[in-house]
Amino acid sequence: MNAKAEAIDAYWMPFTANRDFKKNPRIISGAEGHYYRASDGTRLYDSFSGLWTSGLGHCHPKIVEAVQQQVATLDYCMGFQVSNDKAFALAERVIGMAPEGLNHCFFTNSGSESVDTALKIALAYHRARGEGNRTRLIGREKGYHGVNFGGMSVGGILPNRKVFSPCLLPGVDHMRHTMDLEHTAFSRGQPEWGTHLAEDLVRIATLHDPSNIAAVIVEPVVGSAGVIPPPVGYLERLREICDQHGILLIFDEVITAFGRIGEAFAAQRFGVTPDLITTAKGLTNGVVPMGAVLVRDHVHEAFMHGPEHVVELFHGYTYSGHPVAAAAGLATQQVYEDEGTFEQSRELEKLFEDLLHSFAGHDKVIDVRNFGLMGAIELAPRDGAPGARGLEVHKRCYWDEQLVVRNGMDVLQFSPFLNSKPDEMESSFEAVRRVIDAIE
Ligand code: PXG
Ligand code: PLP
Repeated sequence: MNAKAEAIDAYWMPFTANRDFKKNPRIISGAEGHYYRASDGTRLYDSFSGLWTSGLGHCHPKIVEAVQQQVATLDYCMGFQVSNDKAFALAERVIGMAPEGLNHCFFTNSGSESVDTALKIALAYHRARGEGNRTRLIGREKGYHGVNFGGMSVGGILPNRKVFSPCLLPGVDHMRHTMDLEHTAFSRGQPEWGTHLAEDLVRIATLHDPSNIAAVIVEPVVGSAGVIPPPVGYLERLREICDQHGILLIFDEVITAFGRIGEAFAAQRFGVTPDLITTAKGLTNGVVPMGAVLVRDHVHEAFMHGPEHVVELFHGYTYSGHPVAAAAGLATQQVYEDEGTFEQSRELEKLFEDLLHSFAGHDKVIDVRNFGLMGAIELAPRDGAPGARGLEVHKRCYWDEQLVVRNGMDVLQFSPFLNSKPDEMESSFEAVRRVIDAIE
């Protein structure tokens, strides 16, 4: 450990068991391609592509160069009333890849900000059309939509909400999630079971009267709560119900966008077009923080009325469209195109699925789930200590196998590089197996 004890203590880490971590810190100080370098010099394979962020690998030379050039050319520029060339170029580039009709792009700095932005656009849209009564928002159990107040309110992960429960947005309902091990365990890709759960939207809309519902937000494939692919026909049915009742459909694609499931957007993979798409992570390959909300024409158009000197949407961040982030985004999108990254991602799916499902039947494994290059192995929890086994696998992989594996409680999550080498992917799962075999 090289970092001084005071520094270790000063940094309050996000979503981390701080006291446990600080007994034996895992500190990374470099990276190249598919490997991290720890501060003690150890080389570690990254099985999580950053945090679902860095599908192209770390320190991609084309992105590094673009960022270096940009920071020396235009470091920052006011984003309100004036803007910069790179922000416009990136907006054009991103909508060029989006499903038809999503022709407008609002920049943020993270997934959480993208979600809160999308919710605000949805509320303001209905009000602009004279339907200000449409204020109710619908999320789903197990949904992760970031940590800001809007996203937390529509989110459905209990520990993230519990402490803040009295202060969440009013007027929010949650559909049931679609995972039920009795029916869905060890499904490869989309489960056949669970399509009927889309009818929860009808039930909730009917309870409150559909004319009061503003929007529904879902992750097309649930990520953070442990990779839950949508049941066959489920997203299609949500779209149908939303159309019937004038409800906006928001896809939270912070993880699924930009090649993670073999297309630019999950909307394209599933053939279901939402009204808004939230993104972040792969937009810039994680190199500079940035998010974007893509907005369908009819939603955007509703704002473009009234006197032209008046701001249409009272919303924005100091760093919306930041030139250095936008330059990273442009370079990232160029590399995706030049290297055929989304196709590479598709080609790796079969191997990834087979490797994951080779854990089916293991006595400590109760489920395996996958879609695209998103995968999860769910371990049986230890009696009275849920999460302990998952955390031990994470730590043993790190220290014994030089492998970074993400665990959410007892669910091991995998987000391989979109350009993974097959032999490295295979070795990483061999290492995981050795660890699962070795522990209690
Ligand atoms: N929506 C979705 C679908 C996400 O996956 C966010 C919003 C929030 O993005 P920011 O950039 O504000 O973190 C996310 C983020 C995990 C994990 O272990 C996933 C996320 C964050 C933290 C942990 O899977 N995704
Ligand atoms: N707090 C204060 C006092 C501010 O002045 C601002 C922005 O000007 C913010 C919060 C919001 O910061 P950001 O625009 O980076 O989200």
